[in-house]
Amino acid sequence: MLFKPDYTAADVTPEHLFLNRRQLIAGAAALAAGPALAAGPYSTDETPNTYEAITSYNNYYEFGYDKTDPAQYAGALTTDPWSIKVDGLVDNPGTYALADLIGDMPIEERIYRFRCVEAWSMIIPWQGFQLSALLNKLGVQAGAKYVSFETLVRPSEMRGQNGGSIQWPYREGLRLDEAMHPLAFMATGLYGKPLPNQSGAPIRLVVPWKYGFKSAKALVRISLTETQPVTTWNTLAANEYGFYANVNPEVDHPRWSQATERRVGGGLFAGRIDTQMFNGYGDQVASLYSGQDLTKDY
Ligand SMILES: Nc1nc2c(c(=O)[nH]1)N[C@H]1C(S)=C(S)[C@@H](COP(=O)(O)O)O[C@H]1N2
Ligand SMILES: [Mo]
Repeated sequence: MLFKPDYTAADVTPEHLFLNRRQLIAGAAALAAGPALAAGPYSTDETPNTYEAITSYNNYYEFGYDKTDPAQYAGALTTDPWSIKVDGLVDNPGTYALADLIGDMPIEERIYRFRCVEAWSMIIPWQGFQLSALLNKLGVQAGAKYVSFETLVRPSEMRGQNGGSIQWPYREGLRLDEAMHPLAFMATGLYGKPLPNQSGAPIRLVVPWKYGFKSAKALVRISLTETQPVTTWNTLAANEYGFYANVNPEVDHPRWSQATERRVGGGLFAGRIDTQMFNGYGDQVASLYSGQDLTKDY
């Protein structure tokens, strides 16, 4: 199966579910465990999509191919207890209970743009912590050049894993300098609530300057490697999905343009908006790729 371009506009923001920024931050502070949250320097001040939109229009092939399948079927997934295996070139390898691994991470809010390779986008208020904080705690060894991520395999609860053309687990990866960048985030919450299952509970990656497929959900393994990890979409169609997958309006997908996108919830008559280089995070991340030809390293 392959991604399809997104050219429909069937989702209008339900006005009664709209939260303004003030309510959002107050709500997040009240509901999330730990210290009060504030939007930091890494957050956009664009209006977030509604909780309803963010949790009803998803890609999560472990539960099916339709955008509504994750909301319908991901409730079947048991997310507690949860453990994560850490291996490879790391000082503290092991299989950790989730709370033991991340219980001491400083939780903060990040309101990020999110841009799917299918050319739809949202604004999402995540809670979580910088991936770099976890990697520093684990102790990255000299020689590690990449981080790979794997999603849970549990066909008894993930109905989409009983067929289809994806070889499970869903795999993603980052170069180590990308993973250590302050924008690279591990999300455990959304709108001040624990991450819902369809959004990747109990913990997922969020890499806002890359296409959404890099942001793997329901992580059970993190490996530090010397060689570039094998990744799911690159394996399925290498000419369509590169390892880097940086949002780039100048490099079209072979089957559709990446110059513009549809902001989900923008309204039936809203026009498409221009896609920004690195999804608008170029000031922060462009230097990671100096000297690289991004038409080749797409
Ligand atoms: N395990 C897993 N992670 C995944 C996917 C998936 O199918 N399985 N889909 C990816 C894609 S294509 C996108 S666009 C985002 C969607 O995240 P969202 O549903 O929270 O918006 O999740 C990414 N992470
Ligand atoms: Mo996507």
